[in-house]
Amino acid sequence: MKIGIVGLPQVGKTTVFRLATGQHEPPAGRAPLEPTQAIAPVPDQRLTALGRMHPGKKAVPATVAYLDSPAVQRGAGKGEGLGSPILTPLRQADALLHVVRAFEDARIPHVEGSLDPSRDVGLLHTELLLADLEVAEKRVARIEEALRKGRKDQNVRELEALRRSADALQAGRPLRDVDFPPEQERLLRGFQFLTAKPLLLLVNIGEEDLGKEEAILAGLRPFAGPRVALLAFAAKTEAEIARLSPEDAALFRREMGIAEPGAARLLNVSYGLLGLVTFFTVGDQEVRAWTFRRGASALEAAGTIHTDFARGFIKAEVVPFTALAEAGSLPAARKKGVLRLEGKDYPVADGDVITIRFSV
Ligand SMILES: Nc1nc2c(ncn2[C@@H]2O[C@H](COP(=O)(O)OP(=O)(O)OP(=O)(O)O)[C@@H](O)[C@H]2O)c(=O)[nH]1
Ligand SMILES: [Mg+2]
Repeated sequence: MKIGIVGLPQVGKTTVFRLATGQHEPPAGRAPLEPTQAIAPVPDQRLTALGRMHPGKKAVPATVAYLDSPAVQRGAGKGEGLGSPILTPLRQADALLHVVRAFEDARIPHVEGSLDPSRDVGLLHTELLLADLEVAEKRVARIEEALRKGRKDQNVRELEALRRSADALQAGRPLRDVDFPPEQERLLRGFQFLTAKPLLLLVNIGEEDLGKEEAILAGLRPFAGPRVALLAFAAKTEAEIARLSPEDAALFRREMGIAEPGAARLLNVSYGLLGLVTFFTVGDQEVRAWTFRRGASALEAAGTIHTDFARGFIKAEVVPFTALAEAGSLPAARKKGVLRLEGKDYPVADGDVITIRFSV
């Protein structure tokens, strides 16, 4: 999973990136307009417990990649200024994380001259809509040109899907809100439209506003939806706390009423937004966590682990993590009869510990 961080200048994008990835130094030799990417392990207490259950095996966490981009400015969507070099790398992301400034700080001037989260969300929406519109219109023009030279059915269908996209974008609708039939959706996937991606609006609040998250988010509720999540976050404070020892960090969080570390909250919301779950495997050398689409089948899970597992798939041996933890070990769980044999269509559930039986 890859999450692309976007936002206006000086809103806390890099602060969030560092908090999420633990990476504090920009890589040497990076060009100023290139995004920084870092991979972060997904902390999971269940994996830690599985590791303890299997001393001698390495615990390998699932990972998430974060992309920190330079600031988006007005006009970026039309390719003005530094528009395209900033927006194009974000097209590879599975989701966008828009950092919205809500903290007051007279020393850090706001690019729009005042603090107004709703305006900023709208502003960024517009730039992303325009960037997608440009991609759609360019392609429409090219297909129309091709059609003038000779008709191809594939082109006609693509043109239809793109015209629908362009109409929606022109009307100010992000593509994630448009219900495309599966065939059109497939045709459009390759364009990696920015407004088709799930969006996490991360409102960066000041420390003094901890406890007032609900009131601050209220103004942004109209933007939320099935594929747009809202989260308030004191990024700078979270980053400062994350540098403390675990004991001190826990103490500070309690004092400030922060129930869960910021980086973990960010991950939970991202998993929910993207419909992801975690399953586990216990191999010869390692116990491992895997990120997976909710509702995907045991056969697809097997393919994620190893193509041979999918090709020679016989059965999946499944035990929910909680049942395994209760039994204490896989052999004990097997003895207790809490291990189930499932076929290739079994929908993998969050927390499943899976052993694939396969033939070579
Ligand atoms: N007071 C306050 N300052 C913050 C907060 N979050 C970030 N900052 C400060 O705002 C400045 C910009 O933060 P960055 O994380 O670099 O912001 P950015 O969006 O990456 O900035 P650009 O990449 O230059 O567009 C830094 O001085 C941060 O310390 C906050 O919650 N409160
Ligand atoms: Mg930055």
